[in-house]
Amino acid sequence: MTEDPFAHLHDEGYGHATDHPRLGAAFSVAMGGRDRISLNGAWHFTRDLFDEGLRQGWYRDDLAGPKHWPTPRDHEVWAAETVTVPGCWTTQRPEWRYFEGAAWYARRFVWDDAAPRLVLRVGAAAYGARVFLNGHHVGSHLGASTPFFAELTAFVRPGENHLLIQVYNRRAADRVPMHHFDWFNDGGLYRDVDLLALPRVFLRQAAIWFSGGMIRLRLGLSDPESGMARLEIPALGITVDVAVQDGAGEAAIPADPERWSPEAPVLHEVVVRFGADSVTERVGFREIKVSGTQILLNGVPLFLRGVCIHEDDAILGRATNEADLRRRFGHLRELGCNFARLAHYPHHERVAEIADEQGVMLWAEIPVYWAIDFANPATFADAENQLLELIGRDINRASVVMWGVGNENADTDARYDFMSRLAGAARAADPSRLIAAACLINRETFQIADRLAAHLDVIGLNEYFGWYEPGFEGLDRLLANSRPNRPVVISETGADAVAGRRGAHTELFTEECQSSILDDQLSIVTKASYVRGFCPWLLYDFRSERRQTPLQGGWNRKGLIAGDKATRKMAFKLLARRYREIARYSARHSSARKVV
Ligand code: GCB
Repeated sequence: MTEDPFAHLHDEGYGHATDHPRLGAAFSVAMGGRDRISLNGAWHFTRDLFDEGLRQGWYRDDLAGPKHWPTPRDHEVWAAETVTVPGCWTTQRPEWRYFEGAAWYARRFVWDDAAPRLVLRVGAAAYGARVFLNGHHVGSHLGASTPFFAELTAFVRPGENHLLIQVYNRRAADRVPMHHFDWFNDGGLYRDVDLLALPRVFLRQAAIWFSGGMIRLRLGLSDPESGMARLEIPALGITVDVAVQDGAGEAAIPADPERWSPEAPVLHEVVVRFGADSVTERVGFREIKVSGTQILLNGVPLFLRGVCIHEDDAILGRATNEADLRRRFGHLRELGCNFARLAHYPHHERVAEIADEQGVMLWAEIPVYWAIDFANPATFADAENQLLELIGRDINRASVVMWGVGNENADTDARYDFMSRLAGAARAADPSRLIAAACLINRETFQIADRLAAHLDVIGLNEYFGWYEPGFEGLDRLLANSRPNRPVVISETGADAVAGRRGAHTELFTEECQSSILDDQLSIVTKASYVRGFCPWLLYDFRSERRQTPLQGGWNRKGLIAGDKATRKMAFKLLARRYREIARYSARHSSARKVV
C-alpha cells in the first residue's frame, strides 16, 4: 500500500505509468500450427468504474485475504466472482450490459516448462488492456479486435504465477473507433487467451504469397540473428534455404501451383523453419489485381456477390464460436455469395481460415469509422497498429483479397493525410492484396468523388437510395455522372425490416419494402459496368444502442436474417435468387475473358 493511505484520491495521473510499453504489431509471433497453452476458462472478475485499480495498485502481487490485511482495502481481485474467458462482460450478467469502464481479470497458472521464452497471446480485449504478471506491469494495448502479444519471460517464475489483465471499454473521441458508432459497445476478453512456449529465437513473421509466377516468402525473427531458414512446400516438391540477415529474410521461388479460387479453394501446406522454431501454414496461391475498372482473380474478371457481416450475437455479443461461424458460412453458401465484407473491425481469425477452405473472398477492415480524430497522431498510431496486427494475423489467408482502411469519413485534409498514410502502410506491409475503403459521394456534383480514391485499388460505395434517400433517381444520376478509373463495389446498401412484419413494399420496416429496395438496387447498380461487386448491409440484424424506435428496440434491423440468426426475411430469398442468376451469367462469360 502507499504510505499515505489517501494519496491516490488526488492522483489524476494514475494511468500514465502503465500506458507504456505499448504492445503492438512489432511484438507479434507467427502462429501457423503452433502449440498453444490455453488460458481460457474461469477468471476472477472485478468491475472498476472509477479506475481504483490503477490508483490503488490492485495489481500488486499480494494475495493475502482480509484476515491478514494491515489496513482496509477496496478490492480482492483474487477472490472475486468468476466469468468465462472468452466472453463479453456486457452479455455475461444482465446488470453489466451497459457497463463502460475498466474491469480486472485475474488468473493463476503454473509454469514448469523448460522453454527459454514465454509469450502471452490475447486474441482480443475490448477496447484497451494492461497486462500484469506477478505484480509487474508487462505492457498495454489499444484496439478491440486484433490479437496482441506480451512477452512474460522476464517476469515468470517456476511454479505458480499470477496474471492480471485490466480491460477497459470506455468510449473516447481519440479511439479507433471513436465514441460514436453503429454497433454495440461490448467489453471484455472475448477471444482466446493463450501462452506460447518459444525457443530462444522464434519466427515473428512468415508471410507467404504468390505473384508474378513466384512463390514469395518474407520472414522476420524475434532477434537480429543471421543464418539459414528453410521453406518447404511438399506438394510442389519445393525445399529451399533462405538467407536470413539480422533477423529478416526474403525469397522468391519460380512456381506454377494450382491456383486458389472460390471454385477450387486449393490449399498447400507450407513449412518455414529457422533454428529450433518452425511454423506450418495452409496457403492458397492466387493473384488478385485490378485492371481499369475490373477486378481480376488469377487473371479472370470477377463480380463480387457479397454481403456485409457484423460479428454480433444476441447471447454472446462480440464473442463467437465454431458453430456460430459455421452457421454464418452456411448462410453465405445458401445466398450464393463468393464474397463477404467483415464490418467494421477485424473478425475472429477462424473466419478467414474457414473462408480459405470454403472459397469465400473477404474484405477485412479496421474501425476507422466516421469522425475519428484524424488530426491526432496518437489516433493514427492506434489505427496503424490495428491495421498491422490484422495484416500480421491474416497475411497467409488467400481468402482475404482486400484490406478496408476506412468507412464513411468526411473528406477533410486531416482525413486525407491520415488515410493515405494508412493505405501506404497497408501496401508496404502486404503487396499481395487490394486496398479499399467505403468512400463518399460528392453531393454538389452528384458523383462518386473522394480524394482518397487515388490511394485505393477498389472504391467502396455505401449508398442507401430507396431507404435513407427516397427513390432511385439519385442513384441513376450518381452512376451516370461518375467516371471512376478503378472498380467500384457497392460496399453497403439496404433497408430495415422487422422479421415477420408484412405490408406494402412502400411501407417502411416491412419485409416487402426491404426486399423490393434490394431488388431495385441490384438491377440499377449492375447496369454500371464499373460496379464490380454488390455487398448489401447485412447478413444478420445486430444490436445498436443508436436504434431506439419501438420497431428497432436497440437493434439495427437491416439483416437479411433476424437477430436469432435463423429467421430468414423475404430479402434473403430474393438475394439468393438474384445471385444465382449473376453466378450463371458470370460462369458463361468468365472462361472467355481471361485478362493477363
Ligand atoms: C452505414 C454504416 C453502417 C450502419 C449503416 C446503417 O452507412 O457504415 O455502420 O450500420 O449505415 O444501417 O445505417
